[in-house]
Amino acid sequence: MGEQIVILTGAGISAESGLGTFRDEGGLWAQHRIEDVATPEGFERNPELVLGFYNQRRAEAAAATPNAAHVALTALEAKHEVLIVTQNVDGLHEAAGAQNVLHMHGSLAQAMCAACAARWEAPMVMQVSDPCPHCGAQATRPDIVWFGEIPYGMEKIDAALSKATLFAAIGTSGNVYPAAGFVAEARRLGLPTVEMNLEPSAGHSLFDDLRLGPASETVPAWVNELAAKSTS
Ligand code: BJW
Repeated sequence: MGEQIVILTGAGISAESGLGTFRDEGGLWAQHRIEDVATPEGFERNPELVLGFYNQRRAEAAAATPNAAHVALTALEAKHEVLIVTQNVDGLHEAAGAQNVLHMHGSLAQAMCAACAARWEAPMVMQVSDPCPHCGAQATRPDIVWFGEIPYGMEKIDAALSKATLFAAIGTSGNVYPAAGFVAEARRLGLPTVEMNLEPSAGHSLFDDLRLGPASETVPAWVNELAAKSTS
């Protein structure tokens, strides 16, 4: 095996697959109030609005296909030990064939019961009246990590970072914690760090290497460089 790589991805990697980012001009947070659609309190106030927001995004994600950046990351798994930690709730890394993906902010493909915490495959259209298949409560929600909730897989991410030899962040603005703090942790551990983004992220100065441009170009180029290094 070559490098042990932890790769953090954000909405920017799926932008060229036609899925909207959050904080770019005209992004999702320009169209929806965060506190209405991405907090447990917003869901309690108006579950119909929140389910509608995620039903629409589930339909968009189902119609999207992986782009060259997702495909290039999958190819890395042949030669390196890779953990893709994605903040994205779409399934485009898996659709590109990636095997080792951790959805730290949950997934549109999963539903969850707010009463008993059971999880199951989400239907394309979730409705407030849907009963939980396990306890029967009409409290079903998307299995998404909202503000104030604890992201998934933190222990696994910490363990992967502690044995990694390289950290990369792709298409994330570096505004949302704990993901935004991974680069500082990687530096503390002495790892080389690389950012690929259309524009520098909030934490860009913490990266050793900043590669600007669309992910569909920067990511395949970076993957090719790694492949050339590991064969030389
Ligand atoms: C391209 C491109 C192209 C475009 N090619 N690039 C005060 C200080 C610090 C922290 C806090 C604080 N107050 C509260 C907090 C904590 C809070 C937080 O971080 N708030 C900040 C806003 C300050 N965080 C939380 O509440 C989290 N939980 C938590 O902290 O629990 C405590 C705990 C943690 C750990 C252990 C124990 C306890 C939960 C965060 C949940 C985030 N949820 C969301 C919505 C749900 C998912 C969904 O609906 O999809 O997740 S918010 C939203 O932001 C979404 C994203 O995953 C997340 C990150 O966004 P991302 O991916 O970076 O997208 P954008 O739009 O911001 O950036 C796109 C980037 O792409 C840009 O840089 C572009 O340039 C680039 N780009 N096109 C390459 N073609």
